[in-house]
Amino acid sequence: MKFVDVGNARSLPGLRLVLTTGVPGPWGEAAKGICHVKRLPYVAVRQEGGGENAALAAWTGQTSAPVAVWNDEPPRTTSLGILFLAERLAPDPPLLPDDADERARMLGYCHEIIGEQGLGWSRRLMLLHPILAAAGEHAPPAIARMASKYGYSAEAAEAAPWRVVAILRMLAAQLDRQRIAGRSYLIGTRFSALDVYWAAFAAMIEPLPEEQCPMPAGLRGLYTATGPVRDALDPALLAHRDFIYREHIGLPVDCLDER
Ligand SMILES: N[C@@H](CCC(=O)N[C@@H](CS)C(=O)NCC(=O)O)C(=O)O
Repeated sequence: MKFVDVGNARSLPGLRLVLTTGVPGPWGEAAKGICHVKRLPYVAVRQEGGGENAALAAWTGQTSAPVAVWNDEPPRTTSLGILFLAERLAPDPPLLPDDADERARMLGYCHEIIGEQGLGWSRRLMLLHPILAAAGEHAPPAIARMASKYGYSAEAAEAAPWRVVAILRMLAAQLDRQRIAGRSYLIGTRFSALDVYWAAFAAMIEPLPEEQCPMPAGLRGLYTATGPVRDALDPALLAHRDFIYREHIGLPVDCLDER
């Protein structure tokens, strides 16, 4: 896909979506998926994963992706901030349940996938751990930056697989309750952002095949879970991921930078 630099994006009107280039980062892929299903056009803006991203810091007050910026409104730097902005800009189709109780439960599940100490956060600690354990203070700057931004400690990394296992089991149980109730989605009776988040974050357990999601081979190896985490991935959750990409988000995933 085509990206523009922060310097060129800042003065543009409309929706700008800052994304890590070259990798299917699940937070970014979910933000792209939300825009896709809502048919919200945006300009993709380059963020360098683990990079200094000084121009992004000057624009948005932080260095991570994704970020959504609408006209001259404050940047939305959290996934839920991006979701609620998208809901406002393109209410149809709605990606949150109308029922308050369902919505509260849905947002709780979303946090377990996208939020601090959630599935993506914990998988990231697992990926950083062997590199930091081997290199210590001599770790590459990109790894050191991510370790300090995203709560790395050896203790947190060692606890992380069990958090992922528990979240995968919880999601499998929820999907099964929905199946028994004759429902096709993770919450309520219709497609929601929870389905998008699950589909995107499943990449950090088992990435989509290369023809559906080209990515650097090293990253594919890192993302592919083994051991108890892989064992905790219910085949029904993987089938749900495939269904959501096929029916709603679309394939192939396009994240490579066409410079
Ligand atoms: N706060 C963000 C998540 C931010 C985040 O974890 N971003 C990662 C996604 S892989 C990132 O930018 N990593 C590369 C970096 O920090 O340079 C949200 O709620 O969406």
